[in-house]
Amino acid sequence: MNQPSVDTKQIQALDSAHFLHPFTDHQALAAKGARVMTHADGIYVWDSEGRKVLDAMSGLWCVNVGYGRRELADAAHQQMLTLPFYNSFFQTTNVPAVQLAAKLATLAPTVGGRSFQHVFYSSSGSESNDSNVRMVRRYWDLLGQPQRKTIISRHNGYHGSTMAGASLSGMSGMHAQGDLPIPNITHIQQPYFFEHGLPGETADEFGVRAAGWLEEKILALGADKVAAFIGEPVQGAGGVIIPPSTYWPEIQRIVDKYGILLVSDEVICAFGRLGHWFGYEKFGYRPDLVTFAKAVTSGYVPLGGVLVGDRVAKVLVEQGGEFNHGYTYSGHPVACAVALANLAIIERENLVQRVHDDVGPYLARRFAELNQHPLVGLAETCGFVAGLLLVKNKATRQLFDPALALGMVCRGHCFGNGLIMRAVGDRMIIAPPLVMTHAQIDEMMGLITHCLDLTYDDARRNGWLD
Ligand code: PXG
Repeated sequence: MNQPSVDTKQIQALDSAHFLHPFTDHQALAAKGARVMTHADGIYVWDSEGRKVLDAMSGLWCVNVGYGRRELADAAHQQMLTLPFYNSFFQTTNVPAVQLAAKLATLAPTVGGRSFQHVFYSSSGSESNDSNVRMVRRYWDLLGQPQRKTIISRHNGYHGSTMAGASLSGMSGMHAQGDLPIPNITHIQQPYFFEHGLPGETADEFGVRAAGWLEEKILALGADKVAAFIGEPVQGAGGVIIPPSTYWPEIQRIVDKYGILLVSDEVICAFGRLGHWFGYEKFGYRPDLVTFAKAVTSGYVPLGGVLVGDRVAKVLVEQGGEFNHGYTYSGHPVACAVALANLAIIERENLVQRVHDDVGPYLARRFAELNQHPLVGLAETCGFVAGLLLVKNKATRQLFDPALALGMVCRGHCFGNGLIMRAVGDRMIIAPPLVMTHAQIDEMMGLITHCLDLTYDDARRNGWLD
């Protein structure tokens, strides 16, 4: 791959003059100048200064098959020449959208006798969750229970940035801007054992107790008011919060008890990320709706959607009449063609099984070694996501003062040393491309260790350690 020639300063100036970035302090960015990414191949991206970076975040949790896949470019090219766009509104359809919906129906495992035969398309995770809110409320209206409006979500969950997506998200910083959440969305505490576990409590005991917060909330609201519960199998943007194995089965028991719909937001966890096609398989629960986006196309083009399980589809299709909701790009032929090619790569290269049997366990072993590092409170993985917590004192599990922003210090060292790793507070997280080899995992672990060492030196020099 040739390095495109870019005038970094000029692009940075245009960037700060015209491009409002997501979740960004624009003045601070303008003072510094954005890093200009120019090209990518495999698990690496390059910036306009020619620096090579190992992308341990798969772009933003999406490039599961890695960069530089000609097949995906060819699929887009071919589809653009054949039928670049047509809408799906007025009793029309297109071949890739139909084929992809049928393919997803075969990939999503049937659970508890319920299958996912239907797909509602969007272009992103946020839009998909807006569609979920619309569908869930429509479902209960059609069943003659319009008072069932409330959707329960979790603090520190992430479900997007539209009005409904940001409302479902449990991020106080987002709610503080824009008068959110919208009505009839409420949150319970997240299943984060490290933070909320009690002295002497096992992780499994905690999992059951944390799920119990859902039942408490349902009873406080009145069960007849509750429409659905939504959660990520593993919370991604919240810092890779991996629930104890007892959590989801108990959530399932509770939603079943009260007849509440269960929405699994798998925007990050689907398509092999956890060593299964979908995260609900890994944790053994039976969602009614499954949100997907990101890795359905490995991020090469935008596509999202909702897998609609039989319970909801039956009501919407057989009793619903017209559903007054949809997007210009619902079932976009180019996006769906790229998704089909992407899923074909995942299948042909056996990437889901590979994460389950081979590279996932290898990453787990190597990542667990970080538990020996003086700065690491807890390092854990689930399939091909991993997170570690930086702590001030390993023995007492004392945390750093958040004002020190040590996670950002660590992230700075990663950026400066050819590694992309995200910081969520003092949790450092990765979600590498599923195509990584053992040697590349070793290379990544070497970089992570080096950056942790540099961060430790900073903390020691500044007197931030005990
Ligand atoms: N649900 C989940 C579980 C997500 O992770 C969305 C919905 C929204 O998807 P869109 O396509 O509308 O962005 C996401 C997105 C981060 C980060 O900092 C994570 C996401 C997006 C942006 C940043 O980790 N996840």
